[in-house]
Amino acid sequence: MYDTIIRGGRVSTASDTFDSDIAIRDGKIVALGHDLGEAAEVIDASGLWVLPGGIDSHVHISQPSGEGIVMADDFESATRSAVIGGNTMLLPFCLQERGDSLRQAVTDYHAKAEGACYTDVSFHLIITDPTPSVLGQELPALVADGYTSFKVFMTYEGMALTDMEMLKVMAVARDTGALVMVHAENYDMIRFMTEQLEAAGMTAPRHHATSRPIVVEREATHRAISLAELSDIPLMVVHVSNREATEEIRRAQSRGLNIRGETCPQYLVLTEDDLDGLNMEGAKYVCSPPPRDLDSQKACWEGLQQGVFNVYSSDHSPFRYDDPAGKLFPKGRTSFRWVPNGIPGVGARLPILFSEGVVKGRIDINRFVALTATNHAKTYGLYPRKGTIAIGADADITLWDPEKRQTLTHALLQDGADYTPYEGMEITGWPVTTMVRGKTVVRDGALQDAKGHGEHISRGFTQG
Ligand code: DUC
Ligand code: ZN
Ligand code: ZN
Repeated sequence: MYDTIIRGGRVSTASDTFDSDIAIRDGKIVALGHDLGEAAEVIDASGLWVLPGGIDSHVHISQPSGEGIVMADDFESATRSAVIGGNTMLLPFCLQERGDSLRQAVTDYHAKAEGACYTDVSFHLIITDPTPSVLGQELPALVADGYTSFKVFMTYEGMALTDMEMLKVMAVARDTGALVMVHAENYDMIRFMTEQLEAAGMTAPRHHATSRPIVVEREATHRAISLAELSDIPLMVVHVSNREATEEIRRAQSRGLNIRGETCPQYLVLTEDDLDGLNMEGAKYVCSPPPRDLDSQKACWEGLQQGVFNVYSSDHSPFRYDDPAGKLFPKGRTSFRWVPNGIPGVGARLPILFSEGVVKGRIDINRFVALTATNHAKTYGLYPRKGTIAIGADADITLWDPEKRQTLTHALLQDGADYTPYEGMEITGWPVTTMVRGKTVVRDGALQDAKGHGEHISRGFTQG
Protein backbone atom coordinates (compact mmCIF):
# COMPACT_ATOMS: atom_id res chain seq x y z
CA MET A 1 0.00 0.00 0.00
CA TYR A 2 1.46 3.32 -1.09
CA ASP A 3 0.52 6.84 -0.04
CA THR A 4 0.05 8.01 -3.62
CA ILE A 5 0.20 6.67 -7.15
CA ILE A 6 0.45 9.08 -10.08
CA ARG A 7 -1.12 7.08 -12.87
CA GLY A 8 -1.10 7.28 -16.64
CA GLY A 9 1.30 10.15 -17.25
CA ARG A 10 4.29 10.55 -19.52
CA VAL A 11 7.45 10.98 -17.43
CA SER A 12 10.46 12.98 -18.58
CA THR A 13 13.82 13.33 -16.93
CA ALA A 14 16.91 15.15 -18.21
CA SER A 15 17.75 12.09 -20.31
CA ASP A 16 14.66 9.93 -20.91
CA THR A 17 10.96 9.99 -21.67
CA PHE A 18 8.72 7.02 -20.83
CA ASP A 19 5.17 6.14 -19.87
CA SER A 20 5.10 5.13 -16.23
CA ASP A 21 3.08 5.28 -13.06
CA ILE A 22 4.89 6.56 -9.96
CA ALA A 23 4.38 5.20 -6.45
CA ILE A 24 5.17 7.39 -3.46
CA ARG A 25 5.63 6.50 0.18
CA ASP A 26 6.83 8.75 3.02
CA GLY A 27 7.64 11.56 0.60
CA LYS A 28 9.89 9.45 -1.62
CA ILE A 29 9.49 7.83 -5.01
CA VAL A 30 9.52 4.10 -4.27
CA ALA A 31 8.36 2.42 -7.50
CA LEU A 32 8.07 3.15 -11.22
CA GLY A 33 6.17 0.99 -13.68
CA HIS A 34 2.65 -0.22 -14.34
CA ASP A 35 0.13 -2.10 -12.17
CA LEU A 36 1.92 -0.91 -9.06
CA GLY A 37 -0.92 -1.87 -6.74
CA GLU A 38 -2.95 0.06 -4.17
CA ALA A 39 -2.52 3.56 -2.81
CA ALA A 40 -4.43 5.80 -0.43
CA GLU A 41 -4.68 8.33 -3.25
CA VAL A 42 -4.49 7.92 -7.02
CA ILE A 43 -3.78 10.97 -9.15
CA ASP A 44 -4.84 10.68 -12.78
CA ALA A 45 -2.09 12.08 -14.99
CA SER A 46 -3.39 10.94 -18.35
CA GLY A 47 -2.59 13.51 -21.03
CA LEU A 48 -0.09 15.23 -18.72
CA TRP A 49 3.68 15.47 -18.57
CA VAL A 50 5.10 14.25 -15.27
CA LEU A 51 8.31 16.19 -14.60
CA PRO A 52 10.67 16.80 -11.69
CA GLY A 53 9.49 19.89 -9.81
CA GLY A 54 11.32 23.05 -10.78
CA ILE A 55 14.32 24.15 -8.75
CA ASP A 56 15.02 27.86 -8.94
CA SER A 57 18.58 28.36 -7.76
CA HIS A 58 18.59 32.15 -7.95
CA VAL A 59 15.98 34.03 -5.92
CA HIS A 60 16.11 36.90 -3.45
CA ILE A 61 13.62 36.87 -0.60
CA SER A 62 13.31 39.31 2.32
CA GLN A 63 16.69 40.76 1.49
CA PRO A 64 17.52 44.23 2.88
CA SER A 65 17.72 46.48 -0.19
CA GLY A 66 18.57 49.94 1.13
CA GLU A 67 17.15 52.47 3.56
CA GLY A 68 13.42 52.94 2.94
CA ILE A 69 13.16 50.11 0.40
CA VAL A 70 11.39 46.83 1.15
CA MET A 71 11.48 43.66 -0.89
CA ALA A 72 7.96 42.64 -1.88
CA ASP A 73 8.21 38.99 -0.90
CA ASP A 74 8.70 37.17 2.33
CA PHE A 75 9.23 33.41 2.38
CA GLU A 76 5.51 32.69 2.42
CA SER A 77 4.61 34.76 -0.63
CA ALA A 78 7.73 33.88 -2.64
CA THR A 79 7.37 30.14 -2.14
CA ARG A 80 3.61 30.41 -2.77
CA SER A 81 4.21 31.98 -6.17
CA ALA A 82 7.01 29.50 -6.82
CA VAL A 83 4.83 26.44 -6.27
CA ILE A 84 1.98 27.91 -8.34
CA GLY A 85 4.56 28.21 -11.11
CA GLY A 86 5.59 24.54 -10.80
CA ASN A 87 8.59 24.78 -8.46
CA THR A 88 9.32 22.51 -5.53
CA MET A 89 12.55 24.07 -4.29
CA LEU A 90 14.19 27.51 -4.14
CA LEU A 91 17.76 28.55 -3.39
CA PRO A 92 17.58 32.07 -1.93
CA PHE A 93 20.48 34.11 -0.63
CA CYS A 94 21.60 34.97 2.88
CA LEU A 95 23.10 38.44 2.59
CA GLN A 96 26.00 39.29 4.87
CA GLU A 97 25.88 43.05 5.40
CA ARG A 98 29.23 44.78 5.80
CA GLY A 99 30.47 44.56 9.35
CA ASP A 100 28.14 41.69 10.20
CA SER A 101 28.90 38.06 10.88
CA LEU A 102 28.02 35.59 8.17
CA ARG A 103 26.86 33.02 10.70
CA GLN A 104 24.48 35.57 12.23
CA ALA A 105 23.08 36.33 8.75
CA VAL A 106 22.40 32.62 8.24
CA THR A 107 20.63 32.40 11.61
CA ASP A 108 18.50 35.45 10.75
CA TYR A 109 17.39 34.07 7.36
CA HIS A 110 16.49 30.73 8.90
CA ALA A 111 14.23 32.57 11.33
CA LYS A 112 12.53 34.36 8.42
CA ALA A 113 11.92 31.10 6.54
CA GLU A 114 10.90 28.93 9.49
CA GLY A 115 7.33 27.70 9.19
CA ALA A 116 6.59 29.94 6.20
CA CYS A 117 7.51 27.93 3.12
CA TYR A 118 5.41 26.02 0.60
CA THR A 119 8.53 24.71 -1.17
CA ASP A 120 11.82 23.42 0.16
CA VAL A 121 14.60 25.98 0.39
CA SER A 122 18.38 25.97 0.76
CA PHE A 123 20.51 29.04 1.26
CA HIS A 124 23.44 30.39 -0.72
CA LEU A 125 25.61 32.99 1.01
CA ILE A 126 26.41 36.49 -0.29
CA ILE A 127 29.83 37.63 0.89
CA THR A 128 30.25 41.39 1.10
CA ASP A 129 32.88 41.58 3.83
CA PRO A 130 35.60 38.94 3.50
CA THR A 131 37.39 39.68 6.77
CA PRO A 132 40.06 37.29 8.06
CA SER A 133 37.56 35.72 10.47
CA VAL A 134 34.93 35.29 7.73
CA LEU A 135 37.49 33.70 5.41
CA GLY A 136 39.33 31.70 8.04
CA GLN A 137 36.56 30.50 10.33
CA GLU A 138 32.97 31.35 9.39
CA LEU A 139 33.02 30.35 5.73
CA PRO A 140 34.73 26.97 6.14
CA ALA A 141 32.41 26.10 9.03
CA LEU A 142 29.32 27.09 7.03
CA VAL A 143 30.45 25.06 4.03
CA ALA A 144 30.90 22.07 6.35
CA ASP A 145 27.32 22.66 7.54
CA GLY A 146 25.95 22.36 3.98
CA TYR A 147 25.99 25.99 2.74
CA THR A 148 28.14 25.04 -0.21
CA SER A 149 27.78 27.99 -2.58
CA PHE A 150 28.40 31.71 -2.30
CA LYS A 151 27.83 34.74 -4.46
CA VAL A 152 30.21 37.65 -4.85
CA PHE A 153 29.45 40.98 -6.49
CA MET A 154 31.81 42.94 -8.73
CA THR A 155 29.58 46.04 -8.52
CA TYR A 156 27.34 47.96 -6.06
CA GLU A 157 28.24 50.26 -3.23
CA GLY A 158 28.76 48.23 -0.09
CA MET A 159 28.88 44.94 -1.97
CA ALA A 160 31.54 45.07 -4.67
CA LEU A 161 34.67 43.08 -3.91
CA THR A 162 38.07 44.04 -5.26
CA ASP A 163 39.94 41.50 -7.38
CA MET A 164 42.13 40.80 -4.34
CA GLU A 165 39.06 40.09 -2.20
CA MET A 166 37.57 37.88 -4.91
CA LEU A 167 40.80 35.88 -5.02
CA LYS A 168 40.72 35.42 -1.26
CA VAL A 169 37.13 34.16 -1.41
CA MET A 170 38.04 31.88 -4.30
CA ALA A 171 40.92 30.46 -2.28
CA VAL A 172 38.42 29.40 0.39
CA ALA A 173 36.28 27.80 -2.33
CA ARG A 174 39.38 25.96 -3.57
CA ASP A 175 40.09 24.66 -0.07
CA THR A 176 36.52 23.71 0.86
CA GLY A 177 34.98 22.59 -2.46
CA ALA A 178 32.28 25.27 -2.40
CA LEU A 179 31.00 26.86 -5.62
CA VAL A 180 31.47 30.60 -6.28
CA MET A 181 28.70 32.46 -8.12
CA VAL A 182 29.56 35.85 -9.57
CA HIS A 183 27.61 38.99 -10.47
CA ALA A 184 29.83 40.21 -13.29
CA GLU A 185 29.57 43.93 -14.03
CA ASN A 186 32.40 46.49 -13.92
CA TYR A 187 31.72 48.82 -10.99
CA ASP A 188 33.85 51.77 -12.11
CA MET A 189 32.42 51.73 -15.63
CA ILE A 190 28.90 51.93 -14.16
CA ARG A 191 29.87 54.69 -11.75
CA PHE A 192 31.51 56.70 -14.54
CA MET A 193 28.56 56.26 -16.90
CA THR A 194 26.08 57.14 -14.16
CA GLU A 195 27.90 60.39 -13.34
CA GLN A 196 27.99 61.35 -17.02
CA LEU A 197 24.33 60.57 -17.57
CA GLU A 198 23.19 62.42 -14.47
CA ALA A 199 25.29 65.47 -15.46
CA ALA A 200 23.52 65.43 -18.83
CA GLY A 201 20.09 65.17 -17.17
CA MET A 202 19.51 61.66 -18.52
CA THR A 203 18.00 60.25 -15.36
CA ALA A 204 14.89 58.34 -16.50
CA PRO A 205 14.63 54.60 -15.74
CA ARG A 206 15.64 53.67 -19.31
CA HIS A 207 19.11 55.11 -18.64
CA HIS A 208 19.65 52.35 -16.12
CA ALA A 209 20.33 50.31 -19.27
CA THR A 210 22.41 53.09 -20.87
CA SER A 211 24.62 53.18 -17.77
CA ARG A 212 25.60 49.52 -18.02
CA PRO A 213 26.09 48.55 -21.69
CA ILE A 214 27.19 45.09 -22.75
CA VAL A 215 30.92 45.86 -22.45
CA VAL A 216 30.41 46.40 -18.69
CA GLU A 217 29.25 42.80 -18.36
CA ARG A 218 31.65 41.33 -20.91
CA GLU A 219 34.76 42.80 -19.24
CA ALA A 220 33.73 41.65 -15.77
CA THR A 221 32.81 38.20 -17.06
CA HIS A 222 36.24 37.83 -18.63
CA ARG A 223 37.93 39.05 -15.45
CA ALA A 224 35.91 36.77 -13.17
CA ILE A 225 36.77 33.79 -15.36
CA SER A 226 40.45 34.76 -15.27
CA LEU A 227 40.40 35.00 -11.46
CA ALA A 228 38.72 31.58 -11.28
CA GLU A 229 41.31 30.14 -13.67
CA LEU A 230 44.15 31.44 -11.51
CA SER A 231 42.40 30.04 -8.43
CA ASP A 232 41.74 26.68 -10.13
CA ILE A 233 38.07 26.61 -9.18
CA PRO A 234 34.77 26.12 -10.99
CA LEU A 235 32.70 29.29 -11.36
CA MET A 236 29.02 30.03 -11.99
CA VAL A 237 28.44 33.26 -13.92
CA VAL A 238 24.87 34.19 -13.02
CA HIS A 239 22.25 36.16 -14.97
CA VAL A 240 24.07 36.35 -18.31
CA SER A 241 22.22 38.75 -20.60
CA ASN A 242 23.94 38.93 -23.98
CA ARG A 243 26.08 37.41 -26.73
CA GLU A 244 29.48 38.85 -25.75
CA ALA A 245 29.37 37.58 -22.17
CA THR A 246 28.09 34.23 -23.46
CA GLU A 247 31.07 34.06 -25.81
CA GLU A 248 33.46 34.64 -22.91
CA ILE A 249 31.95 31.64 -21.12
CA ARG A 250 31.93 29.51 -24.24
CA ARG A 251 35.59 30.28 -24.90
CA ALA A 252 36.53 29.36 -21.32
CA GLN A 253 34.60 26.11 -21.60
CA SER A 254 36.28 25.25 -24.89
CA ARG A 255 39.63 25.73 -23.12
CA GLY A 256 38.59 23.08 -20.62
CA LEU A 257 37.78 25.36 -17.71
CA ASN A 258 34.85 24.44 -15.45
CA ILE A 259 32.89 27.65 -16.03
CA ARG A 260 29.11 27.46 -15.85
CA GLY A 261 26.52 29.97 -16.95
CA GLU A 262 23.00 30.92 -16.00
CA THR A 263 20.42 32.95 -17.86
CA CYS A 264 16.93 34.11 -16.89
CA PRO A 265 13.54 34.77 -18.49
CA GLN A 266 14.05 38.54 -18.68
CA TYR A 267 16.94 37.98 -21.11
CA LEU A 268 14.83 35.72 -23.33
CA VAL A 269 11.67 37.80 -23.70
CA LEU A 270 12.31 41.42 -22.61
CA THR A 271 14.47 44.16 -24.16
CA GLU A 272 15.79 47.49 -22.95
CA ASP A 273 12.91 49.16 -24.81
CA ASP A 274 10.71 47.88 -22.00
CA LEU A 275 12.47 50.39 -19.73
CA ASP A 276 11.05 53.21 -21.88
CA GLY A 277 7.59 53.42 -20.29
CA LEU A 278 5.82 56.71 -19.68
CA ASN A 279 6.47 58.44 -16.36
CA MET A 280 8.09 55.82 -14.12
CA GLU A 281 6.57 52.73 -15.80
CA GLY A 282 10.02 51.74 -17.06
CA ALA A 283 11.06 51.18 -13.44
CA LYS A 284 9.08 47.93 -13.57
CA TYR A 285 11.86 46.48 -15.74
CA VAL A 286 14.92 47.86 -13.94
CA CYS A 287 17.17 44.93 -13.12
CA SER A 288 20.85 44.14 -13.50
CA PRO A 289 22.17 43.29 -15.96
CA PRO A 290 19.40 45.02 -17.91
CA PRO A 291 17.43 43.30 -20.65
CA ARG A 292 19.24 44.04 -23.94
CA ASP A 293 18.12 43.62 -27.57
CA LEU A 294 16.81 40.95 -29.94
CA ASP A 295 20.25 39.63 -30.84
CA SER A 296 21.02 39.23 -27.13
CA GLN A 297 17.80 37.25 -26.70
CA LYS A 298 18.86 35.02 -29.58
CA ALA A 299 22.29 34.50 -28.04
CA CYS A 300 20.75 33.54 -24.70
CA TRP A 301 18.49 31.00 -26.41
CA GLU A 302 21.53 29.57 -28.21
CA GLY A 303 23.36 29.39 -24.90
CA LEU A 304 20.50 27.30 -23.49
CA GLN A 305 20.29 25.11 -26.59
CA GLN A 306 24.01 24.46 -26.83
CA GLY A 307 24.74 23.90 -23.14
CA VAL A 308 26.83 27.04 -22.56
CA PHE A 309 24.29 27.78 -19.83
CA ASN A 310 23.48 24.83 -17.67
CA VAL A 311 20.84 26.51 -15.52
CA TYR A 312 17.89 28.79 -16.16
CA SER A 313 16.76 30.71 -13.05
CA SER A 314 14.45 33.63 -12.34
CA ASP A 315 16.71 36.02 -10.38
CA HIS A 316 13.45 36.83 -8.61
CA SER A 317 14.12 40.14 -6.86
CA PRO A 318 10.68 41.62 -6.30
CA PHE A 319 9.65 45.18 -5.47
CA ARG A 320 6.15 46.55 -5.55
CA TYR A 321 5.63 49.15 -8.28
CA ASP A 322 3.05 51.52 -6.82
CA ASP A 323 4.77 51.91 -3.51
CA PRO A 324 7.25 54.46 -2.10
CA ALA A 325 9.15 51.52 -0.57
CA GLY A 326 9.35 49.90 -4.02
CA LYS A 327 9.86 51.02 -7.59
CA LEU A 328 8.31 54.46 -6.85
CA PHE A 329 10.85 55.12 -4.10
CA PRO A 330 10.85 58.95 -4.19
CA LYS A 331 14.57 59.36 -4.91
CA GLY A 332 14.14 57.09 -7.94
CA ARG A 333 12.37 59.97 -9.67
CA THR A 334 15.58 61.99 -9.45
CA SER A 335 17.74 59.30 -11.06
CA PHE A 336 17.61 55.70 -12.25
CA ARG A 337 20.44 54.99 -9.82
CA TRP A 338 17.97 55.05 -6.91
CA VAL A 339 15.32 52.81 -8.46
CA PRO A 340 15.22 49.48 -6.59
CA ASN A 341 17.06 46.95 -8.71
CA GLY A 342 15.34 43.70 -9.59
CA ILE A 343 12.13 42.21 -10.93
CA PRO A 344 9.77 39.40 -9.90
CA GLY A 345 9.84 36.14 -11.86
CA VAL A 346 9.75 33.09 -9.61
CA GLY A 347 6.20 32.13 -10.67
CA ALA A 348 6.57 33.01 -14.35
CA ARG A 349 9.95 31.35 -15.00
CA LEU A 350 8.81 27.82 -15.87
CA PRO A 351 5.70 28.65 -17.91
CA ILE A 352 7.75 31.08 -20.03
CA LEU A 353 10.41 28.46 -20.84
CA PHE A 354 7.83 25.75 -21.43
CA SER A 355 5.79 27.91 -23.79
CA GLU A 356 8.58 29.79 -25.57
CA GLY A 357 11.03 26.90 -25.46
CA VAL A 358 9.31 23.50 -25.57
CA VAL A 359 6.04 24.42 -27.29
CA LYS A 360 7.79 26.59 -29.89
CA GLY A 361 10.37 23.86 -30.57
CA ARG A 362 13.49 25.70 -29.38
CA ILE A 363 14.33 23.03 -26.78
CA ASP A 364 13.03 19.54 -26.13
CA ILE A 365 11.35 18.38 -22.95
CA ASN A 366 14.51 16.68 -21.64
CA ARG A 367 16.52 19.87 -21.93
CA PHE A 368 13.66 21.72 -20.24
CA VAL A 369 13.97 19.34 -17.28
CA ALA A 370 17.76 19.68 -17.24
CA LEU A 371 17.66 23.48 -17.33
CA THR A 372 14.93 23.88 -14.77
CA ALA A 373 15.60 21.10 -12.27
CA THR A 374 18.30 18.45 -12.78
CA ASN A 375 21.23 20.77 -13.49
CA HIS A 376 20.35 22.97 -10.52
CA ALA A 377 20.40 19.87 -8.30
CA LYS A 378 23.74 18.70 -9.71
CA THR A 379 25.35 22.13 -9.62
CA TYR A 380 24.31 22.88 -6.06
CA GLY A 381 24.84 19.50 -4.40
CA LEU A 382 21.26 18.23 -4.22
CA TYR A 383 21.39 15.38 -6.75
CA PRO A 384 20.00 12.68 -6.84
CA ARG A 385 17.76 13.46 -3.88
CA LYS A 386 16.33 16.39 -5.87
CA GLY A 387 15.97 17.24 -9.55
CA THR A 388 14.96 13.91 -11.07
CA ILE A 389 12.34 11.20 -11.10
CA ALA A 390 13.99 8.03 -9.85
CA ILE A 391 13.48 5.47 -7.13
CA GLY A 392 14.80 6.90 -3.88
CA ALA A 393 14.45 10.55 -4.92
CA ASP A 394 12.19 12.97 -3.07
CA ALA A 395 8.71 12.99 -4.62
CA ASP A 396 9.06 16.56 -5.93
CA ILE A 397 6.87 16.29 -9.00
CA THR A 398 4.99 18.66 -11.28
CA LEU A 399 2.21 17.62 -13.66
CA TRP A 400 2.10 19.81 -16.76
CA ASP A 401 -0.87 20.18 -19.07
CA PRO A 402 0.90 20.84 -22.38
CA GLU A 403 -2.19 22.29 -23.99
CA LYS A 404 -3.54 24.56 -21.30
CA ARG A 405 -3.47 28.20 -22.32
CA GLN A 406 -3.06 31.01 -19.83
CA THR A 407 -2.53 34.70 -20.09
CA LEU A 408 0.11 35.71 -17.55
CA THR A 409 -1.26 38.20 -15.06
CA HIS A 410 0.02 39.27 -11.71
CA ALA A 411 -3.13 37.95 -10.02
CA LEU A 412 -2.39 34.47 -11.32
CA LEU A 413 1.16 34.44 -9.95
CA GLN A 414 0.25 35.38 -6.35
CA ASP A 415 3.61 36.83 -5.29
CA GLY A 416 3.94 39.83 -3.00
CA ALA A 417 4.57 42.38 -5.74
CA ASP A 418 1.77 44.31 -7.47
CA TYR A 419 2.78 43.66 -11.08
CA THR A 420 4.54 41.18 -13.33
CA PRO A 421 6.91 42.32 -16.07
CA TYR A 422 5.31 39.56 -18.18
CA GLU A 423 1.71 40.85 -17.88
CA GLY A 424 -0.39 39.79 -20.85
CA MET A 425 2.03 37.19 -22.20
CA GLU A 426 0.17 34.30 -23.83
CA ILE A 427 1.40 30.96 -22.49
CA THR A 428 0.74 27.45 -23.74
CA GLY A 429 1.44 24.71 -21.19
CA TRP A 430 0.77 25.07 -17.49
CA PRO A 431 1.89 23.33 -14.24
CA VAL A 432 -1.47 22.14 -12.96
CA THR A 433 -0.47 20.00 -9.98
CA THR A 434 2.70 20.14 -7.88
CA MET A 435 3.85 17.88 -5.11
CA VAL A 436 6.63 18.65 -2.62
CA ARG A 437 8.08 15.54 -0.93
CA GLY A 438 4.88 13.66 -1.66
CA LYS A 439 2.47 16.34 -0.44
CA THR A 440 0.23 17.92 -3.05
CA VAL A 441 0.72 21.65 -2.60
CA VAL A 442 -1.04 22.76 -5.78
CA ARG A 443 -3.92 20.61 -7.05
CA ASP A 444 -5.54 21.35 -10.41
CA GLY A 445 -4.24 24.91 -10.23
CA ALA A 446 -5.46 25.55 -6.68
CA LEU A 447 -3.09 26.23 -3.80
CA GLN A 448 -3.58 23.80 -0.91
CA ASP A 449 -3.18 24.42 2.79
CA ALA A 450 0.52 23.55 2.93
CA LYS A 451 2.27 26.59 4.37
CA GLY A 452 5.18 25.38 6.49
CA HIS A 453 5.56 22.07 4.67
CA GLY A 454 8.75 23.37 3.01
CA GLU A 455 11.99 22.59 4.81
CA HIS A 456 15.57 23.78 4.67
CA ILE A 457 17.80 21.26 2.91
CA SER A 458 21.48 21.01 3.67
CA ARG A 459 23.60 20.49 0.54
CA GLY A 460 26.61 18.55 -0.65
CA PHE A 461 29.04 19.60 -3.39
CA THR A 462 28.81 20.33 -7.11
CA GLN A 463 28.64 17.33 -9.42
CA GLY A 464 29.17 17.04 -13.13
N1 DUC B 1 21.75 40.96 -8.92
C1 DUC B 1 21.00 39.95 -8.68
O1 DUC B 1 21.48 38.83 -8.75
N2 DUC B 1 19.73 40.12 -8.36
C2 DUC B 1 19.12 41.37 -8.25
C3 DUC B 1 19.97 42.51 -8.49
C4 DUC B 1 21.33 42.19 -8.86
O2 DUC B 1 22.11 43.04 -9.14
ZN1 ZN C 1 23.43 39.71 -9.38
ZN1 ZN D 1 20.06 37.86 -8.17
